[in-house]
Amino acid sequence: MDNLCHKVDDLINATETNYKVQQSVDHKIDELEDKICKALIFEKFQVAKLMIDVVNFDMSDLYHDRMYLSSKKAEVFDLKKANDACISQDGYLVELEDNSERDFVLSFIEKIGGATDFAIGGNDVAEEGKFVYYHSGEPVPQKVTWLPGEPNDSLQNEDCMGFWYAKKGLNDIRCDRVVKYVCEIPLTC
Ligand SMILES: [Ca+2]
Ligand SMILES: [Ca+2]
Ligand SMILES: [Ca+2]
Repeated sequence: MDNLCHKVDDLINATETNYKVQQSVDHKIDELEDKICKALIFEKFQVAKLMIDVVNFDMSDLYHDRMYLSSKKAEVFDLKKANDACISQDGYLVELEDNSERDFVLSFIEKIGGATDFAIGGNDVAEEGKFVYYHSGEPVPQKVTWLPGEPNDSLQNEDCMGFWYAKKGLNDIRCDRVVKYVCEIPLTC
């Protein structure tokens, strides 16, 4: 009986050891996958830098798995036309997920300047007060914060969204304002 108990104990110990080894192997694989993914994104970034239309866009550094482009010429904004131009660069008008992305894009456009406003994909064209992103149709997250007092739908005529350069933050603007616009280019692995 003792003998049998020992064997059962040994078996349990062996199973636990196997489980721990498996966990450690899984963890190493995850780490490796992560490293490969990061290297791949960096490669894609190098390729993208060569492919971008540099006549019409300024480009940002790499931010996680994406980069941003700002149109070079300030002109009358047109949501569809601007998003189409972003699509031609394998992207879409910026869709901010959180304030960390907001701050990155803000620091990017601060270096560029040359416009009062930098438009992104948010708009409340379909339903006043309900801001959604043009490309995905997803709502602008509540955790993305606007400038104090914005969006204010000034003169009941502000249905687009952009960075107010002088005030360093997000504001709702007229959809036909003269702006530069900003594209987001995903570089997923
Ligand atoms: Ca985004
Ligand atoms: Ca509005
Ligand atoms: Ca406003």
